[in-house]
Amino acid sequence: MKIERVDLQRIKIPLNSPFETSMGVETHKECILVRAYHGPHVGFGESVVMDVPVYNEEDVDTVWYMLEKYLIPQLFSREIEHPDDVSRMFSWMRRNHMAKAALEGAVWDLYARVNGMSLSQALGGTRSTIDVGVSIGIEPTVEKLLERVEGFIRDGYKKIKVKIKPGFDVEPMRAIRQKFGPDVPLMADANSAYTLQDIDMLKELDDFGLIMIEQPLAHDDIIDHATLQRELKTPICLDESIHTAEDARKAIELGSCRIINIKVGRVGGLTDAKKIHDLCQSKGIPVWCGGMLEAGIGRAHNIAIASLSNFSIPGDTSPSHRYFAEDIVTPLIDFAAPGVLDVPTAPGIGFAINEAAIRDALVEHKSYFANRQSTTTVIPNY
Ligand code: OSB
Ligand code: MG
Repeated sequence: MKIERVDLQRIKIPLNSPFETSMGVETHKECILVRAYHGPHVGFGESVVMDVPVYNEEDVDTVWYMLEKYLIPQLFSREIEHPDDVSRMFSWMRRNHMAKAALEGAVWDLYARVNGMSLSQALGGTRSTIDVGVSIGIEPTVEKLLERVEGFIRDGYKKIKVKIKPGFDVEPMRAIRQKFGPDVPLMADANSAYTLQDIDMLKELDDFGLIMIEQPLAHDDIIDHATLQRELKTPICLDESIHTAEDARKAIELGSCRIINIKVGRVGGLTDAKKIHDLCQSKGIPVWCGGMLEAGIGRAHNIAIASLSNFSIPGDTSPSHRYFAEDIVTPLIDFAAPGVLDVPTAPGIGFAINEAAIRDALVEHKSYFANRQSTTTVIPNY
């Protein structure tokens, strides 16, 4: 399969409500959409990068730059037998995983469409539905948080994840348990806001029977997490610390976590997400699909990967309306039953593209053609 053309579109859409974490506040989703063309077929990808480099080292501009300067010219330079080739081809470049994943995702969708398969089927997914949870940002008060939790429980979400930060941790978790009881599937995500000096506070969280605590310590740490895991009953789930299957292997060997959050963008694409899924499965470590407030294309990719068998914990892949008034796919991604999404069976990502919504949200676009390459960039021959 030869990729003949790639389009990049930068879009910006407002979030229904601001999303606050220990890293900052998001009011809009800004991202890059990728289209990869082969004959009459088009595959779609979405970069899940944030507009400022607080979660990882990339931002929307660096993703565009890496795609334009290196990744698109390299993709044009040879035939692709299978989407797994793309991950190998890009492996010479260090990091920049969200840039790689955006283009690789478009190739996976294209490959699935060319072969008349759903993306889930192409990836080896076995589930026809997936259970989903919700990730709730830091609210201005505990009362506001309780109101939101109540609404999401009523909507049937299968996991309630609450963002915490120093000064907003034990009290809100205790309040949720007091109001809604011990049976609500509850977890906390700290986005690296603590250190081992906070160990006494983190141990207090053990009282609340959380399914897990996500990334309590530094974004680049697996050593201190292992120390902390030995002291905690609550399973630690790693998010920011895991970029590769090798990272996952080392974290599991060290005992730094008992669960891993797989985000396709963070790990460089679907091929690598699947690799981490398979490794975790062989080690008895359950995984779930994290989110980056994706628009519909990225969300559809998440649904497809979450259909693999070891994605046994509900993910952060909530329906479109949890985030946006309007989404870039149609129909909107929505519950088939409370807390449950169907895995599409139509070719590729299984959703149609809402071109009018993309036009409304468009900031910048550019097309690149394999036979009109202007670049002289020299890329190692992988
Ligand atoms: O840590 O999981 C995270 C959003 C942006 C950056 C990091 C994270 C998140 C979320 C939102 O938790 C998950 C979602 O609903 O998409
Ligand atoms: Mg997280």
